[in-house]
Amino acid sequence: EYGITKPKGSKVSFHYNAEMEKYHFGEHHPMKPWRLTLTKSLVSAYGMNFAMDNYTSRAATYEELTSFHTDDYIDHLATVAPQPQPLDVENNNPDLRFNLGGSDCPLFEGLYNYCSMSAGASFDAARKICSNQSDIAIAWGGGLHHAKKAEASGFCYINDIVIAILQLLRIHARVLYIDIDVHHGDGVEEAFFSTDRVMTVSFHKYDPQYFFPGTGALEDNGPKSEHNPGAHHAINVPLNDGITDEQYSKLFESVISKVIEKFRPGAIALQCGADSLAGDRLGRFNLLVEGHASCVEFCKKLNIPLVIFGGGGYTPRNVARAWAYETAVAIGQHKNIPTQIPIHTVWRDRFKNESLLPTIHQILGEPRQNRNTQKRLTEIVQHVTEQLRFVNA
Ligand code: V1P
Ligand code: CA
Ligand code: ZN
Repeated sequence: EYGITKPKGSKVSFHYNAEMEKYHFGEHHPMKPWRLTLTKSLVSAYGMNFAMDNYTSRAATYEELTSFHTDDYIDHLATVAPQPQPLDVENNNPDLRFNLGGSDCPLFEGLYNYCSMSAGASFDAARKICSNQSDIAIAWGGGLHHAKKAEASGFCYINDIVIAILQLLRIHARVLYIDIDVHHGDGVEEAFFSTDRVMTVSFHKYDPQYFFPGTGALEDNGPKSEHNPGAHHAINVPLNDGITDEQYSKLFESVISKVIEKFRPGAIALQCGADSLAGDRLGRFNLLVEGHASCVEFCKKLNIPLVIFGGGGYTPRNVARAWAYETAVAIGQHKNIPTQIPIHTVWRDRFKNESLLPTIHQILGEPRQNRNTQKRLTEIVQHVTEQLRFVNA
């Protein structure tokens, strides 16, 4: 429709299953799985699917889930009742042990299916990279970076990213993980804390007291012990409210280019949480779709096999705009698509006459005052450069 054809450049695959949209975390919960429907619908309305290999993803198997998580935890998730159990610490209520059933990680109908669908898409995306069938593989339903080996956290039950990276490690000696969600990618960082085969880099709002999860200080760079190969392989970029496109993309490029030069990864896993956009219900930054997408553009230009995951994102129309535009970046068509959102059944009612690339004044939600000084951003780059002196790949 918009002249999008099979590209000669990167081979891109899109991993999606419409089933994920039918799950609900609860009425007042910020995580809305139907933002994935909105994204997919926009991607289709622009005709982008013609330029990609489209896969209906499947649920991850028990073996795939337990490649990272404990059997105990997965067994419990699979059988858990949809209603929270009565609080009973003395009787060792397993829901409490696994951090399930609270307001962040509620137990809802079909929870296990939702989690295994998310992980299935990310697993398949990683496999397409391993088999060389894709240069870029996209799984917007994944990116659930807070989940731990035996614990749910921050809306995340299964860490699909860790599961995908474990697959990439079967083929690639070194994998770089990059996380542009507004929250610290603590689950992925922790999972690879003691290996030098994965370097993790998270950009996030950092406030140990008042912003979730409270970890990811500049000085936290992996185990302090010199004998642990994982030392210096965790990079954290803590930021304040209101960072702009210009500051963020410059910072991203200087940090990531230095990391690539020293670490020389064979594959990149990029978590694209859209809660770093301006106006996000939970976020604090002032990024526009262009600034957010410039990170994807930069990674694509490196010509290193790339898996792209979703993540957070709590103002659904902004999330769908960003992920649709980033899909266009992946297929190399972002400069060619019209910014006027196409007329489409789901979109016509939801978007009226909104642009795909709203300005800071047009984007849904209120922008924040910028509290990031140039001095601090320079300090951050300096610290990262010093950490990388210890890295020799
Ligand atoms: O702040 C907390 C916890 C709850 N308190 C005990 C501290 N939780 C946050 C969790 C944010 C998770 C982000 C996930 C992701 O990185 C990846 C998918 O984007 C939280 C917040 C908040 N404003 O930070 N939970 C909620 N809001 C919440 C609000 C309404 C209903 C349920 C949860
Ligand atoms: Ca992050
Ligand atoms: Zn987030």
